[in-house]
Amino acid sequence: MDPAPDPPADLPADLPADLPADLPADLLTGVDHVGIAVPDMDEALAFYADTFGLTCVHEEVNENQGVREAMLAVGAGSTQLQLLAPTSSSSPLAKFLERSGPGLQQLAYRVRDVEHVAAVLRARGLRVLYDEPRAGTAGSRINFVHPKDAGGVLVELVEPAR
Ligand code: KFV
Repeated sequence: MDPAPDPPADLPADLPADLPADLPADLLTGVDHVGIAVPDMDEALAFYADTFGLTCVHEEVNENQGVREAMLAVGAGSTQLQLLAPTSSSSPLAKFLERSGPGLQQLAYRVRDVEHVAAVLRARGLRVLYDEPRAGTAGSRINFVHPKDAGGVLVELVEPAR
């Protein structure tokens, strides 16, 4: 059997041993959703329906994240719009709204294995927020990259439910 190929030269030496050599092309598999902070969910749902004709395809409350969320389908694409409203004053969304007002809060990439991608990004020196993935929309497993390590964008990693 051929020996394993050398890792690309620009990767740090302390990457997990089982990383495929063709990174980063395989790291992110799509844009899962774009998250928008809204102060009032019902108002926002009405605005997006009446203005852009976007319909809500899924709604839930994530108590752990302190958010009420609604996923809106955009045409036949697989990237959805996620409206996020805080359910408590300690929610990250409440802090974001207070500081920045309504608007783009996060960009969420779909991944096949959230632990693996988190390990790669940590090894590249980025702050990944949670030690272990947490529960996300519709049974997904999620983690986040700190916006200060990602060009000012809060990056969410989403491993969809199987
Ligand atoms: N985008 C860009 N910059 C941001 C930011 C954001 N969303 N949030 C904070 N910042 C900047 C902020 O402007 C400030 O910069 C600095 O980060 C610290 O802000 O240059 P500046 O002015 O110093 P703080 O102090 O307001 O925020 P902090 O308490 O540090 O919290 C930031 C962060 C990213 C650690 C926190 O928001 C967080 O833990 N976020 C991850 C969890 C989250 O956002 N949950 C809600 C979505 S739940 C979800 O999406 C789900 C369930 N799902 O499945 O999709």
